[in-house]
Amino acid sequence: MDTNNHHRTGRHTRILLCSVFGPYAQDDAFGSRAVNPMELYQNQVTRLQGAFSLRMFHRSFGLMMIQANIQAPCTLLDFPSQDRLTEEIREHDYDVIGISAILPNIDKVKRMCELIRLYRPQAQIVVGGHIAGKDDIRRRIDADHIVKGDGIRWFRKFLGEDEEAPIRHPAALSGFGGRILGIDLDGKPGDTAAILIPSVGCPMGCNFCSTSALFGGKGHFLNFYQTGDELFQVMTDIEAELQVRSFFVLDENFLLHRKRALRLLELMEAHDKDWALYVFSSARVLNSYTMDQLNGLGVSFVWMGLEGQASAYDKLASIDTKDLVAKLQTNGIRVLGSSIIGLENHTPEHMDGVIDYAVRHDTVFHQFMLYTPLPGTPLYEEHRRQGTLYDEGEVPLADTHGQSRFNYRHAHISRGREEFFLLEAFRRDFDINGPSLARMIRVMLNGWLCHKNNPDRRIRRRITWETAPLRTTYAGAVWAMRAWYRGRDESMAAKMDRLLDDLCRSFGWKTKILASLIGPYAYWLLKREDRRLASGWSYEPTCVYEKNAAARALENKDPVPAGFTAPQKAHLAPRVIPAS
Ligand code: B12
Ligand code: SF4
Repeated sequence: MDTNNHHRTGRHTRILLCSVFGPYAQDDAFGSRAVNPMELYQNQVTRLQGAFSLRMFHRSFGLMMIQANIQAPCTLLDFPSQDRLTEEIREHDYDVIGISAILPNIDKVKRMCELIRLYRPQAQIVVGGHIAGKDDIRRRIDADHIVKGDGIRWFRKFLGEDEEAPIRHPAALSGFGGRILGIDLDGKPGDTAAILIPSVGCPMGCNFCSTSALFGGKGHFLNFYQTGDELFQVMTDIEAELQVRSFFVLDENFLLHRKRALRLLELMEAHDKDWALYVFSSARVLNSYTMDQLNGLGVSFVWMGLEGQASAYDKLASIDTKDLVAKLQTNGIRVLGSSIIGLENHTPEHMDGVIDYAVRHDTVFHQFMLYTPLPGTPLYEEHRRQGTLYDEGEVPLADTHGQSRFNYRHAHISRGREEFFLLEAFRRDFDINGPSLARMIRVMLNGWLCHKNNPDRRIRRRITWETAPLRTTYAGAVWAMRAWYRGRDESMAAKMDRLLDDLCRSFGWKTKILASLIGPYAYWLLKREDRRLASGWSYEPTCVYEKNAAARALENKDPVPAGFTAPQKAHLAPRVIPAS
């Protein structure tokens, strides 16, 4: 961590925090790539699912956490264009400008530093986030400080504020601009989960994991909230402010902190909370909880590393991940499985088997990523020692995003073949298992059937509210998917038919009627979305502009530009970029 001296104006320092500029989902000279949109699902999970793909954006949570935890006037500019950034720094006086970035966006950071030096030359530039893991970063960009690790503590120290003060959690939704089958998902309050960030880093220290590496690697992590009591209080506050009942827990291995998780369970029981939790967890940790504990905690979505058959990771040792996934999904817990393409032992001859193994898990969602050594990780060091890393002339950093190219010479897979295997994995998962939306509906129905009579009133209530859309909109969506597959893929159409039958049998004639009313409209939207995507439409996040209390107090001198709103409860529709 950079420990440079405190800034001279302390808590009066005017700070701008900024994410890298867009547009993102198109090829450009600053490292944007059409295959690397600022989206989670479309980028790396439902990439080949076309109009069935879940489209959604996520705020830059690291910056939000920093802004919420400093007293100095602080403005946050998320997803600006280059012009919007230029306007902001030209027209507003800032003492410190912080940029958050990951490695593929290095050229954007370089450009942002140039713009800041040009328009706001007296401002100090601070760069943080995963890009800080790059060893020669100081040479590559013109910044005053590079911060590796937690930015909250760094800023507090820099500004002369109390480093030990409790961490304030921002009240924010986990995603915005949601869209599927061409239908906008941003609905009423409570429809989207809130974000909850209990910790950063992960002590498991898998060799390729840059999240773990950034916060100290094996054995290290940083808890923002140590105890279940603290976490419960944060969740109660967020629940009241955003009227949410679900939380996307952005903690790489939430359940690993067992004492904290079980205390949270006690408090949820004592206070009769029927919350749903969407968590990341390694398989072994997940397996160490009973199903009653998981249900009691409201765990209804799990992101789990499957990595690959016979991979040597501790977190998978002696676990049959197929059994585990089946058990979870029978209980209504949606699994996002994550598989790696290009592990050391992968050869072209057995890639078929590797993909098959992944696809047979039939998880609701499946992320496929290329095995990519990122600076700071043990895997990167190993390749560096062996001299197998490509130089940037061969593979630019902008392409080192895990969805296109290896940045090193693979022992068995020849250069350029990796993308074929990656796409084959996405394609096969989609062709065989069908749209993730249908899989999700099936698993939610499992949850309803399994737990509608659960003796625990809290669990019954959660299952009832979570599965409510199965009776209406989701039934309509299955109707539309069935119509889509008729004449294209009869076995998939039959699968949708069975799903719709099961929904109607479970929820009765009202659902049957609603499916046939909503379905045709959803089918029309689905076809329209398919045409739009085929003609080259893509989606970009809207720019968000937020000031903390101290910055708002300066507002009279420094007005908010017209057209930008505080985002917390605003409708954040995506920007649609039609093909030109
Ligand atoms: C949310 C997320 C996203 C969101 C991004 C949302 C956004 N607005 O940026 C989405 C889903 C769009 C996304 C996409 C991608 N992501 Co991503 N993503 C994450 C994830 C899961 C969480 C990040 C987060 O919010 N953490 C919680 C906050 C609190 O922690 P933090 O961001 O680390 O911030 C702390 C510090 O880093 C520091 N800090 C952060 N910013 C700053 C700034 C300053 C000035 C300072 C001083 C400090 C500081 O202080 C913060 C508080 O402690 C991480 C994995 C992880 N758990 O970190 C991967 C991760 C960041 N993503 C990664 C990658 C590779 C990608 C993609 C390229 C992958 C892909 N092919 O899809 C794309 C890139 C898209 C693009 N065009 O840029 C890698 C980055 C690797 C690297 N070394 O650069 C990570 C680490 C995952 C991984 N292990 O591979 N991602
Ligand atoms: S378990 Fe997951 S988050 Fe933890 S180090 Fe391994 S890959 Fe990273």
